[in-house]
Amino acid sequence: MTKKLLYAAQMTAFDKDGNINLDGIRALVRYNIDVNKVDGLYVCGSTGEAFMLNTDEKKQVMKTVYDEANGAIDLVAQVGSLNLKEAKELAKYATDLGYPKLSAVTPFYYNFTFEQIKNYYNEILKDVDNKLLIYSIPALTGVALTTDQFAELFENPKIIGIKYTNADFYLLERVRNAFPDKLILSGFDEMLLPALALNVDGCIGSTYNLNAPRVRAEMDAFEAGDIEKARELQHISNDMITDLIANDIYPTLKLVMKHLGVDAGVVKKPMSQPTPEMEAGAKAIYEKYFK
Ligand code: SI3
Repeated sequence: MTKKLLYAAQMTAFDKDGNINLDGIRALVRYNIDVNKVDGLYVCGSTGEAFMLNTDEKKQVMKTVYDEANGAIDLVAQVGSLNLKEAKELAKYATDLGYPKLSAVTPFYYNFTFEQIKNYYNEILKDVDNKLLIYSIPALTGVALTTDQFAELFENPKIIGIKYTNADFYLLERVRNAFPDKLILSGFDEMLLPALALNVDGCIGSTYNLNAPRVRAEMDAFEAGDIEKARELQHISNDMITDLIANDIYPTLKLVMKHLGVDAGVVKKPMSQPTPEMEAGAKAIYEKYFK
């Protein structure tokens, strides 16, 4: 039985003016390696607020995370962009830095056809010697790929798996069984246990920046056949996720990180800047789940 993989979706620290804060990014990486003991980091994804960064900022984030991790854990660079030229440039940049894996969100907004989506992935990978995870997140992109479409994308041998952020468990079961050798990582933290039951290889998530030790214990319990313990741990995590969402999850993740001793700065506008109420909510979350 192979150990399930735990990846944190790396946050990007910003100052109040929306500039990236490289020291904050380094501190987050250190915490994920030293305290959370994650297997890897997913860099420049949704949690990294990457769709609000320019190309140079994305490169700085990728380089800073790569340098700080210094080969200690796996790294996945999310390079997807509506600007295919940028996606290609980032794929080359991350590959040249040494990132062992890439990922790219399905292109969104323009209702691209499947043929166009397939060309996008093949184009991103054409000139780079690297592997890629499809980032499938239909709730935010509107792009819901079918099992047959995943099969067509997997015809490209560089496409090695899926970051599956989708509440469709019927599809997950179909995809898992159709592609037993592909890497499938579950992306909804609150649905990890049912995803484990369908034999995903592990998970990637935002809340693991705070909650990785509890999630590791849940995955270990699941692997050991102690489903009751796994369920109890998922229940605590889901109470925490419910509280995070109620308090506005992205800014609150950073506020709770501060209580854990890591200054991750604030989120980037137009995301909400912390209010006194939000700060009080974050303190309560820290005290309830992490003290
Ligand atoms: O950064 C990333 O791209 C992610 O890993 C995203 C991840 O799937 C998160 N999804 C979003 C939209 O942020 C989840 O970790 C999510 O925050 C969590 O399950 C709470 O809903």
